[in-house]
This record gives sequence, C-alpha cells and structure tokens, in this order.
Amino acid sequence: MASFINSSLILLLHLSKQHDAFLAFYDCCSLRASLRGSCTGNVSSQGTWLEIFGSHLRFLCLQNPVAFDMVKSTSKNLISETNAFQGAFVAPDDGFEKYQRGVSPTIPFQLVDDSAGSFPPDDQGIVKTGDNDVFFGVADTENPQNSGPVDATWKFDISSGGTVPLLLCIDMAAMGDFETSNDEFSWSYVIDAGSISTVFQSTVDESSSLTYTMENGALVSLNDPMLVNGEILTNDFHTFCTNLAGSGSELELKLEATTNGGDEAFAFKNIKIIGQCSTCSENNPCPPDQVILEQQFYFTHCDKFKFVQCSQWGSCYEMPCAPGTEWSQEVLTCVRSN
Ligand SMILES: [Ca+2]
Ligand SMILES: [Ca+2]
Ligand SMILES: [Ca+2]
Ligand SMILES: [Ca+2]
Repeated sequence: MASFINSSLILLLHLSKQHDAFLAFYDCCSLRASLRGSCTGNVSSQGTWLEIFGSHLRFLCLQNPVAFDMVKSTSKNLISETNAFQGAFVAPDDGFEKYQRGVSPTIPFQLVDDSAGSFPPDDQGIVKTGDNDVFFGVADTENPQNSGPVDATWKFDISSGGTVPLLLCIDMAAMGDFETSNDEFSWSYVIDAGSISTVFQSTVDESSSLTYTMENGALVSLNDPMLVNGEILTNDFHTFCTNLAGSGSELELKLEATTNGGDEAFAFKNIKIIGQCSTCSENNPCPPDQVILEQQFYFTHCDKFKFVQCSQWGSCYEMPCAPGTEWSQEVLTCVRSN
C-alpha cells in the first residue's frame, strides 16, 4: 500500500514541477479501495481531483462539480448554449457541433475511429467504436459555407461554487497533419461582468511528427501535431485543467476555432467547472480515511471568510476567520483580506 501511494505522489510531484497550471487527476475511489479494501459511499470519479501547492500536495474527493456539460452526455447547471454553426455545413466531413455515435445522422470521418468496428482500414479518428457519449467535434470549418473563425458558447450557473476561485477542466483530443496557418482553437471565459480571459490556446508544431494509435492497434505517423498550452494532443482524450481567476453567478465559456483540410480534426468533451471548496454539508472533506492519508485537517470553505476544520476522527467543523481576514489554503491560516 505504501508503495502505491508513494509512486502516485512521486508521479504527481513530477507533473507539478513541469506543468504549473496542470492539475493531475486521480481516482479517489481506487485510492480508498486500496486503503479499505472496497469503495465506500458515493464517491464519484466526476469530481475527483488533486491540488498541488508547490511541494504541498493534498487529496480532495469533491463529489459535486458546480456545473458541467458533455459528461456521459449529460449537463448540470447549463443555462444555455449558442452555436450558429450547428448544421450549417453541407459536406458530411465538415462540422462544428456536438455529435453522438448512434444518434447523429452523419459524423465527419476524421472525428470517429472505426478501425475496430465498421471500417478496419480507418487511419483517422478520435472517438472510438462503442463510445456513444456526446462530444464536440471540429472538422474543416473553412468550406463553401464558411470562411473565418467559428465559435460556440456555453453559459453555466456557477453560484453554488461559493466565493473561492473555480477550476475548469476540459477533455481534448486531436489528430491530423495540422498547419499553423489555418488550424487553431482557443477556450476563453468571462464570469459575470468581468474581463475575458483565454485559458487554453492551441499551437501546431511544424517541426515534429507524432505517431497515433488507432483503436485496432494500427500506428499512424503524421507530421505537425497540435498542442494546447504546450502539451501535445493525441487521438485519445486527455483532461486539461486550469484555475479560473474568480467566482460569481454566471460563467460564459467560449470555444473559437478554425481548421482547414480534410485530414485533421479535434474534439472536446467533459467540460467541468469544479468548486475548490467544501462545507460540512456539501463535499464534507473529513472522512476518516482521507484525514489519515493526508494528515491534513484544514480545508477551503465555500465562504472565503471561513474554513473547514476536521478532527482526526473525521468530525467536521465550520470555523470563522477573524474580522478583516480570509482563509488561505496555501499557508493554512487566515490572512489579511485584499
Ligand atoms: Ca475515421
Ligand atoms: Ca502540416
Ligand atoms: Ca489544415
Ligand atoms: Ca476546407
């Protein structure tokens, strides 16, 4: 058991050194299973995450993302979606919209990997055979019906996230021989009447190549892979997370993209806005196993002027900071408010 935990910690500390903004995910349920011999309670992998503050690392098993979309084809606290390009393109291989295997009448062939299913020679695709969850696909948006960037927006109710900054996570994948000149995407957000921030920006590495693995095991090497925030994307979905700058009541998320060519595509799913806070009634952070594991007893309360204190036996207390101070999880005490 000890080696199991140690190897995980070493891996994560390694990741944290390399990628400041990258927060690695870990399945708290399997961690608990290794400690106790079984998964207990209603731990959900949807909300599992790890937080890294320099060399200080802690586990949190948050069970309730504040809001999400395209998580096993479902959404939570999604107020509205806007996509003027849904169904706007004539050719079946051009698209900028949500797709779902078994439901969508057509899906661009660049987006689906049929090598283990209906088309064994398939050498281009992301979404595997049997993956019938909704995803957002982008393929050849420069076409007879469109020239220039396309965009879609999601508006979420984030009011249950409290007054502490939120975490945004999106699963991303890409496959193709891309070009810097015409293949690009970005994700930006705005909270309430705040300013717009771009949090994920793609680039193309025109000096390298990447070998992709199709679902049937075939290897496909292509020039010029796509990266996001400096990390290479593959034709398997990977989760990318970033801290948002604040909190509020509404978050508008915008995907802007342009791509030209029939042999490249990218896709997204599992958009999650995750609260980084607890109360004793919501996301109680004090189960006994977790406290033992972390040797940590203080957690971020959803009201930044409070903190959550756990006893070593797992009891939960909501404690106020002194007037004029607010909680800092980095130094584990209340500090002077800004
Ligand atoms: Ca395909
Ligand atoms: Ca190229
Ligand atoms: Ca291109
Ligand atoms: Ca085109």
